[in-house]
Amino acid sequence: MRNKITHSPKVGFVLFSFAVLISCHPSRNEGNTMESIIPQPQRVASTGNKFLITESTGIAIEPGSEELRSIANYLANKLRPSTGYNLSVSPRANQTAAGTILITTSGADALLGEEGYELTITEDQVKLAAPQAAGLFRGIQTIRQLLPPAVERNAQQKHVDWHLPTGTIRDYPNYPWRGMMLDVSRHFFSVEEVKRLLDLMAYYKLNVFHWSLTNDQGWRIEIKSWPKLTSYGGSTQVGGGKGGFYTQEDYKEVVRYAQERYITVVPEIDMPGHTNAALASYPELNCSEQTIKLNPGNEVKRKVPGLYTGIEVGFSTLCTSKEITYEFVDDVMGELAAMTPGPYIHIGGDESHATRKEDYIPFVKRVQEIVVRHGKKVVGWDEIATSALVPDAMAQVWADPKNGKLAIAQGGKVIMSPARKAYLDMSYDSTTKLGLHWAAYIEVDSAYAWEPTTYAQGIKRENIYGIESALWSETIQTRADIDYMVFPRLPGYAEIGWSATADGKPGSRNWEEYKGRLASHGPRFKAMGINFYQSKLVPWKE
Ligand code: TNX
Repeated sequence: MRNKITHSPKVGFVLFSFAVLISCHPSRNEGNTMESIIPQPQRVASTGNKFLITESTGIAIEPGSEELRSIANYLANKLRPSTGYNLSVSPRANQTAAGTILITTSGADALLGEEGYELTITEDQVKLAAPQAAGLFRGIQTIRQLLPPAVERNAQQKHVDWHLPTGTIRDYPNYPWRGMMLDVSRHFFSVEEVKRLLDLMAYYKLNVFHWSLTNDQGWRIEIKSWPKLTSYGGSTQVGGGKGGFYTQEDYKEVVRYAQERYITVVPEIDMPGHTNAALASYPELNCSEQTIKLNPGNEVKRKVPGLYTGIEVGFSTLCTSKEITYEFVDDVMGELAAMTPGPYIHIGGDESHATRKEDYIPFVKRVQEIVVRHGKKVVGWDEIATSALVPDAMAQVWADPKNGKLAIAQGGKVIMSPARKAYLDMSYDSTTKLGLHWAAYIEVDSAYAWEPTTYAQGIKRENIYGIESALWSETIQTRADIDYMVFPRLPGYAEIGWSATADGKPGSRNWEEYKGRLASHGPRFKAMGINFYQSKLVPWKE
């Protein structure tokens, strides 16, 4: 995959002098090679020299683009706290000046696609080129990873040489959908906590934030036409804590923040099951008296359920035979679509054990039509494929690949999120204090060493739109908890989504090679203040 270009004697001399120079004063410059990027780029050729960032390094962009300016500012802002440099961003017609980091779309290879980029680093200049702005943003994440880990610290670092290794990288993603899901219903997380997660996703080039906004335990998104959903339905969470919700302004702020990072927000309203919070808020959404089965031997008969703070699943259902249910869905989808610039809305559809199959199938069909009428495409958990799918609907395979195949047979694509491999709420092993383990224990190697294209028979490369990992939050309460379950597994999922396997064939993802790269990200996690799980399987670097 990579050809290491050997350098000329002259270059060798420069390198030698440089080494002498930096050995004269204490410096920390560990970790910055082209060999430890995650996700692994498609092509890397290093040339063994260095480009040094100093306070006089300029960031140059082609004139006339606000979008390029904000991408360049993002880089300058990332570098400012740790380097202490206030790098200037200037539109410059002369794009060859020495000592600059040039960020440009002009002349970039269109074949790199929407998110691809090319990075060329010489001793004199850094050139980041991409046909689209999103590619430039992805390329900036590569630049960050090429700098010493200390660049991620929040306070100024003295005695660090801020150099980049020279060479070229040509890079683009394998799948168009590289997602992560966060469940904010079982435990609520603030806008600030969500933004931090978006920052960490961006660092690993993920591009979809699947926001699971409603469930039995809480309704977390303000719907102005049905205000009790949040005022009452959002007022608690697992364990009985105070819950919370996002106002529509909060939601828009997260969407904006995600957009700045070229991440699409995909909101989920889970239906017809997982709806206890809505059913408790609006009695009219219930059928008449229901038996509410929390677990065997614990059954209650009541007309309107109370708020629920346990962690059982599969006991609630919207009343699919009432017209008011569809008015409700229409209002919710209308308000949600109006503040969601991304093309997708996720309709859930999982584990509707309290809905009869003959009710589930027409319900899912009708809900899809409502979503389409509001101008959005449908995503749902794999069970929705037991219904007729609208064109472009995608099924997210979490439990049953047979449902994925039903979606494919209807002309749809799938997103691979098999619980046994991609569930971030699964404990690492039996000693992990957080998490569940109904699907599997998922150690870091197991999370990485699987291949979406061979995971299930009959689901092939051309059927797969992408991959997504999911953090359900029954046991997750704090930012530190999120960190611990997400890291260090997330970079592995990011790589499965972005990087083709070494020989371009499925099944050859190499844990032994990967764990060395992951180890070198340990100091980066620390610099970012991430409370990560220090798996013994990884030879962490100090
Ligand atoms: C299954 S995955 C669920 C979630 C739970 C999760 C816990 C899926 C579509 N449904 O409601 O939170 O297991 O691991």
